[in-house]
Amino acid sequence: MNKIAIMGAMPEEIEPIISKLKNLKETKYAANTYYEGTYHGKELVVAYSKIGKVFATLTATSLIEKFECDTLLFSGVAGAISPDLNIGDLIIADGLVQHDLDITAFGHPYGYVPEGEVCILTDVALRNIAKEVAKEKGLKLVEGIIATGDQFVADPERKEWISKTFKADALEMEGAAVAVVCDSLEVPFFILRAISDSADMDASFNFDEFLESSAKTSADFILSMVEKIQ
Ligand code: 4EH
Repeated sequence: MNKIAIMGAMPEEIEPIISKLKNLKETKYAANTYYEGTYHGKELVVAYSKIGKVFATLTATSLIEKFECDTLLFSGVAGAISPDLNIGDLIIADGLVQHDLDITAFGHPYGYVPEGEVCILTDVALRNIAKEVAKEKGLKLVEGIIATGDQFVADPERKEWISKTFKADALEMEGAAVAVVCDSLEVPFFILRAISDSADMDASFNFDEFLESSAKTSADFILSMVEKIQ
């Protein structure tokens, strides 16, 4: 069949995608709205989860198990850690970690629970498609580790801790949850984020100013990738 899931966390992150779908059909499921439609002849199912790891887990699982998607692409915004990343720049995750997962009291590393992994890698073929798109469009595309946790980081100390503990380049609140779901269900997945802020003292101010434009940058890139999948 081949149905592609496109997921965001906030309405702003998926609206630029929904507005380009043909044959749009809305379905309510598990207290959320799922948008099924076609783009360049490909079947898509699009949804925003709401913020954080728990809602992201529910939505990713629903996209796969209820809507039968066999590839999942996440589009959204992130806070920058790497000094290479400026507002509006794109980053793809090679791997995702949960920066707020802590059973270090039992001697385990940060981000690890038994039978899990600290870092979950994304699909290499999808990453390569992203690199092709970036090359064709002459866009800068950074690759790195994205750290996820249930907190909006607006604190240089917390940011520095996440940077040194996980070698992370950007942070957000959903990616690693999507990674756990897709890895467990063996669905190839991809996480793209455009920078909205730098997770510092100006973060909430910058976020409000750049959410919409950065979300659109990410969404437009994802749609270019959809044209190239298979
Ligand atoms: O879905 C959440 C949004 C912020 S919370 C995670 N998203 C945006 C990525 C992100 C992020 N995450 C953690 C961008 N910058 C981040 C940062 N720390 N500095 C939110 C935002 N607006 C209203 C309500 N909640």
